[in-house]
Amino acid sequence: MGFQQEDFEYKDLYKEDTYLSDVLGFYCEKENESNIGSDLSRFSAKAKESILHLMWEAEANPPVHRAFDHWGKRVDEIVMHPSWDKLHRVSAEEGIVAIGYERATGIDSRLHQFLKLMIFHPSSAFYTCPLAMTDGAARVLEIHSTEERKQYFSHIVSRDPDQFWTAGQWMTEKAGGSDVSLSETTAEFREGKYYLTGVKWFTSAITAQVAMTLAQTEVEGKLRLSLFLVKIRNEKGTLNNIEVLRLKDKLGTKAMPTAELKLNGVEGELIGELGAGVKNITTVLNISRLYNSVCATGTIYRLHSLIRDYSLKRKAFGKKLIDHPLHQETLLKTQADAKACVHFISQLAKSLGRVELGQADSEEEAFLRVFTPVAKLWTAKKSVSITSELVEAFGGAGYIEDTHIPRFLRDAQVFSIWEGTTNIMSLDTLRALSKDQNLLEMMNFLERMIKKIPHDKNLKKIQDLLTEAKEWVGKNASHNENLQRGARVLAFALADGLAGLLLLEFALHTGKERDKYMVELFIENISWPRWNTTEDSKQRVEETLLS
Ligand code: MFK
Repeated sequence: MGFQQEDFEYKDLYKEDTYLSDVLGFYCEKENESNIGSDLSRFSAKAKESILHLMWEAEANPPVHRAFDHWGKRVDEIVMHPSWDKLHRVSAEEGIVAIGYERATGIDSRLHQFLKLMIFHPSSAFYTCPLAMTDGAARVLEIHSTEERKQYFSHIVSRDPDQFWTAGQWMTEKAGGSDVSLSETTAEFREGKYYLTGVKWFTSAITAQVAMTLAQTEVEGKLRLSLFLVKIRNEKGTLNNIEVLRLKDKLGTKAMPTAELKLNGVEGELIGELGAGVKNITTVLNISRLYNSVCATGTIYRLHSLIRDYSLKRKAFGKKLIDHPLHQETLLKTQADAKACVHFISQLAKSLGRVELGQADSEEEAFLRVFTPVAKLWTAKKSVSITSELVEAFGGAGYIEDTHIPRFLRDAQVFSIWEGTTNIMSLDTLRALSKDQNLLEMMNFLERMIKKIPHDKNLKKIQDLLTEAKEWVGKNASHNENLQRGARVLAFALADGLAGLLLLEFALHTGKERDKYMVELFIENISWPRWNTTEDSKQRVEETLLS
């Protein structure tokens, strides 16, 4: 027999090296480290063994919409492969949502949950998407709690697979994608109850039991969006006045059923104040944007582990790939970015944990609000570019479906779209910065980090970057068009600045050469922001885009 390439291996991400346990040690309280570490270590082995196979089965057997039964009766059944149900059961048993609400490790519960989610995601067939919306719904129900809602909540945070419910988040409509205010679904109030009618254009995970959705309601003679909780199925398991129009044929996330739905007067329970729907649903959005960031990070962390293993096995031009200087340079850079993403989500998890338990000050609250959209857009873009680079690093094998590598690239593209595009996230960063004292307070929070790090050329570069970003906002505070044009540049500068600080602090904590190299690699590759102004841009737009 001729040459046979040795296959690459799915390593145990937590035990492959000490990186994730060092990250845990840096961010979590000493008393929680061993409990969280042993759960991550156990789960990580499971994720690369039994759970991984569930993902491949689910991916190979995508959902099917069976609209009618054999007598022509409308049934709208979503036929799922049994592996999808098994992923539901694993999610419940492992407490992927529950950990965030049981709060067994106090302020570190979100950190525990997010690191576990990061390990789970690349084996989950995007079951993490319904979990993201479920977690967001749990937070809404926790904030707007009533006796009846406590029952829903207990299902949503259950670890019993037969009791565990997932929740959808139905927001996007034909007219209202990013601009949700254009939504056409209406809620009619009759005999003390609301009934919703309209079409929801993107409803991921139609296998859920409940959903959070928006509908227009009349408030003082004007139509305004309100938030509703909808029970999707009745006791028999059939849909409650909901028709499935079709399943979406998506670029990726093939195992996950995303549907177009027609609401034919489905009952909805008003959550929060009438007319405050957009504001109230942002609780779901902010949680699911953080999930998005964690899953994007998990994607590149797993793919990096795979290419590292492959590079140790594959030979070309007389030596292993890992021994080729240019291949080394490629992986060094992507590795620095992947590790920076791990720090980003860990810091946000830590802050979220503190904010939710009322243990954060206003500076940390401002930091979390501003850096939630920044994390979402930055990790999403990193995920798209790094997966593209690493799929390429596999050569032709990376383009062939049965290696399971192409899926990484297809799936990565959803991160920058799902729950708001990069531009929408950049504008949300501006929205967050312009509210109250957020700019100042968020900067004070970063200043607290800066003070812990000894001064050197790397810290200076980060300080200069953050100072320039702050001054640019100040200079353009009353020039909205300039602010909008520069919103992306600003968001990326803030992201690079935070990532640099976290890597610096981490290297100081571990004292390891590995981490000092990561700081150098990451910081030397930061490209300096170019702040375009309206004066620069107007002529260019007229002479190019509009000509
Ligand atoms: C995983 C697989 C996925 C499968 C495929 C899926 C493909 C993609 C499917 C999709 O369609 S995903 C797209 C989902 N859509 C979005 O994520 C919506 C994106 N748009 C936004 O996020 C807009 O920024 C938003 C709709 C929220 C803006 O709407 P408005 O009406 O212009 O908001 P406005 O008036 O600025 O804010 C209303 C209030 O909410 C304000 O509070 P106040 O009334 O107290 O001033 C804001 O401060 C507050 N707010 C807005 N965003 C917030 C927020 N508060 C906290 N956090 C936020 N993020």
